[in-house]
This record gives sequence, structure tokens and C-alpha cells, in this order.
Amino acid sequence: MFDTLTERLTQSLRNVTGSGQLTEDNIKDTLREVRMALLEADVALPVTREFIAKVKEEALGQEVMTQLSPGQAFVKIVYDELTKMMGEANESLDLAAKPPVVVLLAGLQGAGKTTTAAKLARYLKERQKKKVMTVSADVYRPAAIKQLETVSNEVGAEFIHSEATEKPIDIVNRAIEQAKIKFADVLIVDTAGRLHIDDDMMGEIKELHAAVKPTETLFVVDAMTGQDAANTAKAFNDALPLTGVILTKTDGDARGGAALSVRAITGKPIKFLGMGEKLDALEPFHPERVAQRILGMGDVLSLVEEVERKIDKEKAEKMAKKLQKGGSFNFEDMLMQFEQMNKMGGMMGFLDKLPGMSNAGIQNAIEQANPEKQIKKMEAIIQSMTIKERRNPDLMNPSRKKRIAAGCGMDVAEVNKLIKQHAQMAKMMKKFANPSGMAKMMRSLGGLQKQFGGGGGMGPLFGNNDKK
Ligand SMILES: Nc1nc2c(ncn2[C@@H]2O[C@H](COP(=O)(O)OP(=O)(O)OP(=O)(O)O)[C@@H](O)[C@H]2O)c(=O)[nH]1
Ligand SMILES: [Mg+2]
Repeated sequence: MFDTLTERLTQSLRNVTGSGQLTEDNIKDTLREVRMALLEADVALPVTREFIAKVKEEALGQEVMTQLSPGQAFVKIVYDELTKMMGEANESLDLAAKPPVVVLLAGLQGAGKTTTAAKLARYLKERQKKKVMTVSADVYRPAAIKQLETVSNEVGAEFIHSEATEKPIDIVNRAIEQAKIKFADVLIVDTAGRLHIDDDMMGEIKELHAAVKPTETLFVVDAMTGQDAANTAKAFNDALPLTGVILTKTDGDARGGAALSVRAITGKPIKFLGMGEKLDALEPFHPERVAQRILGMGDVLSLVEEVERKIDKEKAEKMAKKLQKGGSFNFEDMLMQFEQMNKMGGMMGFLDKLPGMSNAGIQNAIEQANPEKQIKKMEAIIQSMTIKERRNPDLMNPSRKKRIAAGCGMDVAEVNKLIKQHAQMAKMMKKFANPSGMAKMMRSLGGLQKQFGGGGGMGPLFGNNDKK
């Protein structure tokens, strides 16, 4: 996928990499080339227009970043906007609902629904350790039911029999009962394909949807149809709210217009990509990875990474230097720590990288405490402070606290809690502000594990005393 787009984009981006300063004039040609490249990839016109407008706005409104050349900054902007266009981050299936979680697959004829049903079953079984059952409500095409049985057997998903003489609704209701009895986690429902999105198809699937109330309603669509894929998904979504889209046959699609258009046109996330006929050829959709792929794995990507590393490193070094010189750890620094943590994939991603922290019990405890939410709250409080306050924690007094609390819609008690947490972090930072600090920091983080064992929650910073 994206071969031609990649080639064209890298070429045009290389041109801007050399230039002096980003101005309306010198990005004009490159923007035109990027626009052509997107249209050739069969990205829908309105999506392309909006993309170009945003890149232009960002490029011209760029704050001067000393660590970036204008060309680097431009590439970074294109990368960020590409990622945003596809939805920022991977959205997975909602498997938290009461089992059996029903996943309804819909789509046009030959889109790949039946194949995808088996692929998804395999994926959930192997990667998420779920007990998955499948059922076919396709009573129209001869052998459709048999086809699902065959592929289900191949992936080791339990197939629930149905007959072409039954009504789709009856089949599905019966299947749900069976899935309950057998304690299945997930029930995947394959449906009949139609030639077009017509009233018959919508009527039947609406009826099914109403009767079954699936947790996930996924539209399966052939990527090779380009921007049409996005348009059919939209037509479907207008009649019946989708929870996501699965793009199939991306292995045969050199252009990539569907992947780039679906999110912008439907507002719904692409959740998976089908990448081949084999039943293991299904991958979760990660916008940032796809953006990386589009920009090529070569020089452009490493450039983007280097830029991000530079920005982070510069900030981290500045803080370390300040602390070493006896400066204090202020709210601004605290905010930056949170940002860095988010970049590492949040608290969970961060802990995953630490030795000894992969234990399921610990992970559960952390998930319960919901550190992501706590961090968001703390970030909001700091953002509600003035710059002066962020740099001078000593300024805090009752009236300031009251104003800050009002500014972020929280209680003064929450602000007090943040201040306490800040003081604790500042103390810790002081200890680590010497060359061997990082090693010590790691060891002390390792020590958190013990705190969990004792049931004491995650220390002062991530106490779970106010989970909602
Ligand atoms: N190359 C490739 N082929 C795929 C992919 N997904 C499905 N196919 C093929 O597409 C064809 C149709 O797939 P099905 O799963 O039968 O499609 P369907 O939507 O169930 O079709 P109907 O039930 O007739 O509406 C089959 O030959 C599949 O092997 C994919 O990701 N890549
Ligand atoms: Mg089918």
C-alpha cells in the first residue's frame, strides 16, 4: 500500500528540506505536489483540500524552533497532519462489555466479511486470549454458511450452525443464547453482502442490529475501491451508527486513498487492516505507523524521529541542568514530565518497559487506579495556573488556589493534592539530580512493585483514593 504516494511525497518533501525559511512562496510548489500526490492516491478531494489547508496554516504559523531546520519542521508537520487525518491513535474493539460481546460485520458483496470474521476470531483468540464463537446470518448465498464453518474451523473458533431456511434474526438470537451457555467472550456475526447499499440491505441489517444490540458494528470494505470505500462507509453509517471500519485487501492496493479518507469522511475509526488472503493477515490499524509508512521508512522517517528526540532531549537536559545547579523542580517541569510519560505510551507503556513490572496483578492494580485519568487531572490543574505560578510554586496561597480550582473546574482539595504531589516529586528530583540519578530512579521505580504487593497503592503520585 502507498507505494506511489510514498515515492511522490518523499520526493517533494526533499525539495523543501534544503530551503531557508518557510514562507508562503517557497512552500507553494511543495504543497501543490503534495496535493497532487494525495489526489493520485485517490484521497477524496475535500479531505485533500483540508489537509493542504492545515499543513499550510501550521507551516506558516510555525514558532521558530531552534533545533529544527525549516525543511525538517515541514516534514514533521506533514507527518503530524497525516496521522491526525487517520485518527491519531489505534482504536481497539470494545471488549469490556458484558460477554458475549457481539461483533456484527456488514459490507458489500465480496468485501471480505467472511474471511475477516475468521481473521478476527483468530486475532482475538491468540492475541487477547478470548473464547470466540462465530455464526453466519447469510442465508442468501449458497454455501455462505459452509464457508464460514470452514474458515472458523481453520482458526479454532467455535462455529454455531445455522440453516439457510432460518431467519437471520432467529439465527443470531439463538447464537447469543448458545454463546452465553458456553461462556464465550465474543460472538462474531457474519452477514450477507449486497451489491449496493440499498433499502433491502439496510432494512435487514437495521432489524438485526435492533434485535442484537451489538457492541461493535463494523463495516468491512475493500481498500481497492479507494475513496469510494469511504463513501459507502459513510452511506452505511448515516443509516446505522458504525463503531468502526475494517479495510480489506490493502495488500493489493498500491494507492491508499481509502485508508486516508475513511476517518475524515465518516468520522469513524479504521480498526483493522486486512492484508492478505491468509487468515493471519489482519493487523490493528495504527495511524502513526501508517503515516510513517507513507513517508517511507528511509530518511524522512528517521528525520521525524530525530526531530522528536531532539526536542525531548533538549527539554530533559535543560531541566536536569537546572536541578543540578540547585534550581527547584517547578510545576512547569512537572507538566513536562507528564508529557514525556504520555509520549512513552502513558503510565502503562512506561511500566511495561521496566523490568519486573509485567506482572498481571500489578498491571491490574494500576489500571484500576487509572493513572492516565489522574495525570490528565493534574495536567489540567497546572494548565490553569499562570506562567508565574508554574515557575514559582512558593507563590501558592488560598486565593490563588481558589482561582486555579475554578479555572479547571475542580475543588481546592484537588489543587492541594497536586501541590502535595509536586512537593514529593520535587524532593525525589533533588535526590536524583546527579550523574547516577537515573540509575537510582529506576531502582526506586522497581521498588514500587513492593508497594503494590502490600496493597498500598502506587505511592503518593498515583493513589487510587478518588477513582470514579
Ligand atoms: N488479497 C486479499 N484478499 C482478501 C482479503 N480479504 C478477503 N479477501 C478475498 O476476497 C474474497 C471475498 O472474501 P469473502 O470473505 O468471501 O467476502 P464476503 O464479504 O464474505 O463476500 P459475500 O459473502 O459474498 O458478500 C475471497 O477470495 C477472499 O480470499 C485481503 O485482505 N486480501
Ligand atoms: Mg461472506
